[in-house]
Amino acid sequence: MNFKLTEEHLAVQEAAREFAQNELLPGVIERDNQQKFPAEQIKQMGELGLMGMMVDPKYNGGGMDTISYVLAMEEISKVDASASVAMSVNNSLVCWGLENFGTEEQKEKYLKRLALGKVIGAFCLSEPEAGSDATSQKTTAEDKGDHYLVNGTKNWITNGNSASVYLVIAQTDPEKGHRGINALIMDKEMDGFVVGKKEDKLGIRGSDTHSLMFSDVKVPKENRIGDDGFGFKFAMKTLTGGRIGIASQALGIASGAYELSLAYSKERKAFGKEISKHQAIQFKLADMATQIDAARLLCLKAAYLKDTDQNYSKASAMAKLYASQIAMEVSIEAVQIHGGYGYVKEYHVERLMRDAKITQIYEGTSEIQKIVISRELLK
Ligand code: COS
Repeated sequence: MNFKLTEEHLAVQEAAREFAQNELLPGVIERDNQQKFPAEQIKQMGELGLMGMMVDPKYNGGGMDTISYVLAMEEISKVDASASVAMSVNNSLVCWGLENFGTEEQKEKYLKRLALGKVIGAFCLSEPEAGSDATSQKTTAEDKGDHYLVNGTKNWITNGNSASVYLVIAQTDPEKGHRGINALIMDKEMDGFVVGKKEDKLGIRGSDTHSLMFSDVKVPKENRIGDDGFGFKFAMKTLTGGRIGIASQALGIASGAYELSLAYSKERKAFGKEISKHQAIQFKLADMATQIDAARLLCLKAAYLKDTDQNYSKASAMAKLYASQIAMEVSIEAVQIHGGYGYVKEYHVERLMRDAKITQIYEGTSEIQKIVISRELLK
């Protein structure tokens, strides 16, 4: 077993860290306040190769492994979890899904632009009445011969308005249950495609989350991903990898909060000495660092299993379950260490605490991760 990162891994980590510190940190508080999507920064991330990291270079990707992706996600998320969720969805749901299950034509037409970050993608599974219970899709994709006619509503769609390409999960044949579901590629310009209201969220306020409405949208058959009825499995397979991205986001939120707390504890004085010299604070730092290390190892293990073509379903669920839990715990302790300063926006930790919560909800709640893990254990 080798815990040493390669030169390439260290270079990716360093590049992502520098970008986050230089380009994302200035303005992150304002973007959070104003609910402003980091459009300019996402463009730069595309130029740096962060939007299609794992895609084969022949489709304009970075050709990197999942370990590099985890390292970069951690660094970006330390500073701006709104930018990192756009990065995560584009990389591990949209690009990965298209590269692994799309046709050559779909890869030429969509993946090549998505991998460069010239356009970004969205993954549309959740509905007003189907979040965890993902087989209960109410959005319909009626088979009309050479096209599907799509009607319905999707909710809480990350990159909802900023995306140009949407992977939409919809029910074609309700009698077949989950085997009657299809995954379709939609362009925002298609007639009948309407971007609905923007959500006013607790955290990741810079990310743009919308509902989407489809009214008789004609989607050509060549835009279906995989065989007829493959849509649900497509969603499950992409989410299995997506969870490594969100686990790494949670890890980054935790390590960002911890690093700020460590630095603050060496500056702030109470009772005549730096608070880092008080055991109450030292014990908090020790717990935070231990939790972060454990979460990082789970993320890297899931990435390693994926990179070596082994089953990573349980590992990615464990990584997401644990990293999201400790992101909450660590960020709450970070606010506590900062005291009154932690409760105001200027010191970043209150934002990280708000951002942490969503990692226990999206791409499968903690309860769903426990279903996935226990099913694997009991197989
Ligand atoms: N990879 C490949 N196939 C999978 C899979 C995976 N990780 N998980 C399930 N499947 C397949 C099953 O093998 C089954 O296919 P067959 O009937 O051909 O064997 C099919 O999908 C249905 O699976 P299952 O019967 O287990 O479905 P359930 O309704 O019991 O749901 C869970 C399974 C709960 C795991 C699933 O609905 C889920 O992950 N829900 C959460 C969805 C989510 O993350 N929502 C957030 C939206 S994205 S922000």
